[in-house]
Amino acid sequence: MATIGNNNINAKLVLLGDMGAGKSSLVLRFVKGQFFEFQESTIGAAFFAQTLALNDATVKFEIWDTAGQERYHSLAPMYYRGAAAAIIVYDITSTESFERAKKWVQELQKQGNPNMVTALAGNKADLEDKRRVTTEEARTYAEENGLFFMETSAKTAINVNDIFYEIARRLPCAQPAQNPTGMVLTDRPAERLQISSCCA
Ligand SMILES: Nc1nc2c(ncn2[C@@H]2O[C@H](COP(=O)(O)OP(=O)(O)OP(=O)(O)O)[C@@H](O)[C@H]2O)c(=O)[nH]1
Ligand SMILES: [Mg+2]
Repeated sequence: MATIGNNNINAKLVLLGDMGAGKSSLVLRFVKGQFFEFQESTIGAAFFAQTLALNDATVKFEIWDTAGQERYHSLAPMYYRGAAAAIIVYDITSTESFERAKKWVQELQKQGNPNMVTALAGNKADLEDKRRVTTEEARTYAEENGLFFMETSAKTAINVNDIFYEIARRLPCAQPAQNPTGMVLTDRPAERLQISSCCA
């Protein structure tokens, strides 16, 4: 749930998706600006935090990066329960991972918080020549299911900050400002993102 105090929003965010889709890589790119060609498969789940600083408010994401291997599936509710936001990740080169993403969407629709801000991320967008899931197919699916959709690449960093920014913008307490003057990612001041102040 997104909680607020002194114009600070704490938002629990969970990443779900098939093994190898790139969940950990997206988080590492967002939190540390790093990418590894041989990223180890997650065991159980991993926790990260990243704060987006606003002019008069901050969004602190408490990020749970879950393990995609099927044997960890039963742990997932611990991480998505009470979450303000979810990113469901698939790999654009794998139709199987897209089908798995749809299963996560169904599970969240049944079990999750109905106000959860949910994003669908088609990751590995740099691998265009190996693409198996068209942008159009995923966009249509996202629209039909009330998700917002972006294709991302943890490798090239395309749309990675953007997807977290868009989530922050859509959190119930982060309304668009009349005259947004910018938001700075704390670690990377060069990357200015615009976001409003919180409703507190
Ligand atoms: N080319 C490319 N490779 C990527 C991208 N994102 C992740 N990878 C690679 O894909 C593999 C799997 O990435 P992970 O981030 O471990 O995937 P995951 O979803 O966390 O997997 P689990 O922890 O097993 O659930 C790694 O070898 C990454 O280097 C991307 O955007 N482009
Ligand atoms: Mg992982």
